[in-house]
Amino acid sequence: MAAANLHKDTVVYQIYPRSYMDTNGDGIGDIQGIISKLDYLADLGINTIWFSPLYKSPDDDNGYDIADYKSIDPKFGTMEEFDCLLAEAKKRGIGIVMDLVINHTSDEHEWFKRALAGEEKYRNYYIIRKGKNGRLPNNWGNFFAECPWSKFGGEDSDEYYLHLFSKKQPDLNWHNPDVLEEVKDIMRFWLEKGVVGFRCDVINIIYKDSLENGKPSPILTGMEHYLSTEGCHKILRTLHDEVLEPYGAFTVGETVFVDVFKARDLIDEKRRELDMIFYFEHMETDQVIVKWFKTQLKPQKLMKCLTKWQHSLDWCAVYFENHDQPRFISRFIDIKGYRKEASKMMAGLLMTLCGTPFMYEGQEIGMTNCDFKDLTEVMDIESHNVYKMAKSLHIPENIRWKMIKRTSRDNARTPMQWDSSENAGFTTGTPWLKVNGNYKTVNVAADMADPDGVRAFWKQMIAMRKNDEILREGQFRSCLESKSVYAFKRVLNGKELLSVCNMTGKSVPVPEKIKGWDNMVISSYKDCEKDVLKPFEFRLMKRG
Ligand code: ISL
Ligand code: CA
Repeated sequence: MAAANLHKDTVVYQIYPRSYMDTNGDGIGDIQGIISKLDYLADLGINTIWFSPLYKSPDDDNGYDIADYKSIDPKFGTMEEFDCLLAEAKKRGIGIVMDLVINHTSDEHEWFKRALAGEEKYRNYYIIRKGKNGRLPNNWGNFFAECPWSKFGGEDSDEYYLHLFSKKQPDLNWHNPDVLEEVKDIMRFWLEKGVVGFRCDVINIIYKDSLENGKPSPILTGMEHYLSTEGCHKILRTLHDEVLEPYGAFTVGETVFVDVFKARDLIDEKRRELDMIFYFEHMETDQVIVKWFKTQLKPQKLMKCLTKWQHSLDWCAVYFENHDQPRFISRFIDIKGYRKEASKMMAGLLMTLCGTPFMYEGQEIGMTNCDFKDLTEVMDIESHNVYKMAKSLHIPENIRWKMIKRTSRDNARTPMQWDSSENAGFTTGTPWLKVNGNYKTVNVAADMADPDGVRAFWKQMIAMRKNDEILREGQFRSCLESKSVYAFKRVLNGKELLSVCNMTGKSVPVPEKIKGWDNMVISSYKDCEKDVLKPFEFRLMKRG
């Protein structure tokens, strides 16, 4: 459990290191690049940075396939540079959160190589089974739309290993106590350096209860055998009590397919497991069954979902963007012409909901989905796999591409747009992933020079959130979820604030229900009007 309220008082900024800032011209963001932007981040007001994996990795899944947990990948820099980054961040009052990916390793991890070489100890680190009468060990599905079983040790082998993600991400065997010991050791390695916490990748699926066949499901066959199992809860308690608590470090778990009940079990303070979780339901309010089939985002559905989670959990992580999600403002249908307004509204919403706000690089300047032309511009393994699968299902090419373009994780992974020079000032070389075509107008330098800029409003909202105890600690009370307007209260010791978001590109009259709130704390428009909410306007109100 985190020391005092460390995790509750902070605003977190996620960095996807390969896309942040490149300093040596190889087209890949690096640690020196991040160091060069620490003043920028301190000025924005954030006080924690979460890094997507910096560890040695063959990059089948951009670092989420880890080959050495106690190393820094040379493409990012050295361990000395990382130590310097930690120290420089600390000087600016910024703590570091590392990504802990322990459902699987890379197949290029020493453990997997030794397992392949026949060492019994390491075979038992993974989930290896014989096929059944010439068939796969079970009927499970895979997160990346591939087969979750691959031959262990060459085509002639009769054994398979389990991988819920790519073939190069073999799942660890959490029934083996040695795996737990290894992970404790890895966590202590980073805690000793002074990191303040971990973001725990797909943490609620690590412990597989059984490998029996699953109930056939269009989403993910087999998940009932590994979602939030008792074994997983027990591991989380051990890591909490034995490793995290002594350091006062906090955790945020990425928890897939959780409902509010499962979520409560994972963050109930008495159970001593995780400090907060990322749930997904609000990110799915524009999807049909699977994320690849997107419909129009209906603001009211989003509002109702947010309210449900705000009412159901005492504390949670709040986010609208990360490296797996298309840019949020691009999901609004009437975004055209209102990019800046929508981004400011999201700043207001994120900083006034109850919970720890997590923002993602580029969100502070209103970066949008990318203008990818075709699949050759997309790098993400998940996108390529899904495209292939859609082809095998005879989904026509134009629809297939539309799905990928709109939903691909690469939409969030394009290089950070710093200025209007070539490659948006991200690199002097060839960027590893295309720079969004809108960089000439959407970039940090232009935004900061714009009197109407987006970042200044984010900065203002971050400061407000950090300095106002009602926004930090107040209880959430829903007030209005109309087709266009979301309004909710934050309440602390009899004091109240009202947060109001117009989630459409149309002006709407101020709803009757909130007319009693006549004292404006802040609006995202300089020329706001008393009785009208302008397109995507955000307001914070007091009474009297
Ligand atoms: O992408 C998703 C939601 O739209 C989910 O399927 C889920 O976030 C994801 O697949 C799990 O993500 C995490 O683990 C993966 C890695 O590829 C992601 O980048 C990471 O965030 C495997 O480690
Ligand atoms: Ca570089």
